[in-house]
Amino acid sequence: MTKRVAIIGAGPSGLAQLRAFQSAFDQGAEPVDLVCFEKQSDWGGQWNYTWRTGLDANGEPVHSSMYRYLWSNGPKECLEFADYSFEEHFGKPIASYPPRAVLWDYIKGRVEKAGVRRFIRFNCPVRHVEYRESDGTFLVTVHDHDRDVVESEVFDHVVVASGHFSTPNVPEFEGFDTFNGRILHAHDFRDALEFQGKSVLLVGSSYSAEDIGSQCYKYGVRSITSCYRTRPMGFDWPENWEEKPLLQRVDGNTAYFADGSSKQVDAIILCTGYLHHFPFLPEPLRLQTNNRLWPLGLYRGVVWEANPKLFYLGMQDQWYTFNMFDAQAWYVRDVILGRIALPDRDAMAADSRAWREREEALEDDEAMIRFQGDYVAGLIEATDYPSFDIEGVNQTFLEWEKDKHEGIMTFRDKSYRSLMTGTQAPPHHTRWLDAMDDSLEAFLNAPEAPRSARAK
Ligand code: FAD
Ligand code: NA7
Repeated sequence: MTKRVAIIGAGPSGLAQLRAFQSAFDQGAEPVDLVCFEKQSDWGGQWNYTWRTGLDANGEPVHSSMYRYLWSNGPKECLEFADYSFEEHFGKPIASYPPRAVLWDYIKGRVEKAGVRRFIRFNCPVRHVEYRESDGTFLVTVHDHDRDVVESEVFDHVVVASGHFSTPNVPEFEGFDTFNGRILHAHDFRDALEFQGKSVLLVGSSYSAEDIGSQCYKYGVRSITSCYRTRPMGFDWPENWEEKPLLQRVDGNTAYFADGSSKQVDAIILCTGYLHHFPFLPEPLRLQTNNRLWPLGLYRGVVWEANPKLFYLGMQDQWYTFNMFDAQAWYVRDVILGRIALPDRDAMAADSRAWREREEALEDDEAMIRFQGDYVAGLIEATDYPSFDIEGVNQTFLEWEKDKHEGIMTFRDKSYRSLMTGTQAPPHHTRWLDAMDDSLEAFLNAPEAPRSARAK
């Protein structure tokens, strides 16, 4: 009997799973019946931008947290697919920090080439997954919005690739209910121009705070105040951006901070992270974790130890992204195809505990990057995913960190060497701070010279 595999989500992780299987089929692997259920009307996960907030056209929670003018927050050289380079996709070397539309195009290029769209059912949120001890299968219940029917199908394996940066973590602070301005979570932030000329307060001190603040600066905010719970971001901010310890309360439009200081603000953006949220999974199958490098319960970061017919992709906090999802997907594929034998549950749990202990001892960003690099390298060794220079990627991440600390508003003007092709990326034609148009066309094509220059 042909095995049936359900993949939940057609973002970078789910697409990596489809591409992994297709690569095995091309080499003569036994057929597997693949069905990828995707809630949105198109693929690409977070990279599929929508102007909507709240609910989508089908009444489902909007998935993407991305916004206009979002540019990659790390070098593209660190996320490049080992089997499909940027140069292959664009036909020429491109700069290191592409805007969202360019990365979305790159993600799509590989799976279009692989011809895997036919496996995806769009507008199909998974409502429920049930494991049936009687015959060792999963019953997956899906709402097909195109036909407006809810129906169930049987699968031998389920791969959860539904992402974990979509359900906002929304703390409340005293006085929010009478604040005279807009309060939103980063998930609902769409366009920095909305905050032009305003004083904005950001709560949180991680990627979203850093990037949304930078967007607001770039598009003309009056002032930015960011506040931290644990530690400040500590970059050399522009003169109209100050960092403070955590917000305590607001009164009218005045925000009060833990150091006793206060500030008048027009809007508050909660950059307070996301919840791992799996409303379609019953307790025995549900991963429960905060955003961290080693969630427990997942052997090799992907196999659900309590039921190793179930897998999760991309559930870690991420330095590595696309090529890590690939490494995970190739590993999961080989477990499903019987090419990799799993140890017993105790041995899997012991292995995970050792990784968790190592994770807990990590002291700085460099150690975290190397930890995730080692993890990815271990997965790649176990499969035929093309190996690549992980130490080179680690080094590029370290250069990126250094570049950010040298200039938080200029690091995106730097360029790096591809670890896949060896090509040095060209500098972008326009400084990031001056590049207001985030379209693919504007990024790929040098701006036309002004008329006076061309006339000669
Ligand atoms: P997602 O991209 O979240 O895709 C999950 C998919 O599952 C979605 O298509 C969703 O619709 C679908 N889905 C969810 N629930 C269901 C359901 N019940 N049924 C069916 N389908 C479902 N990474 C980088 O490498 N560089 C960056 O610059 C970068 N910037 C980011 C900026 C923001 C604001 C955010 C939020 C993330 C950013 N990331 C970045 C990380 C990003 O999450 C990953 O690059 C990548 O998108 C994760 O892929 P994924 O497939 O695991 O999850
Ligand atoms: P992260 O990286 O999970 O960071 C969440 C931030 O929110 C972090 O600074 C937290 O502070 C802070 N936080 C969480 N809860 C609170 C409360 N209750 N009060 C104050 N501060 C809080 O999420 P991001 O959205 O920044 O990034 C997620 C992804 O999106 C990332 O991969 C990017 O590429 C884009 P802490 O340090 O824990 O004290």
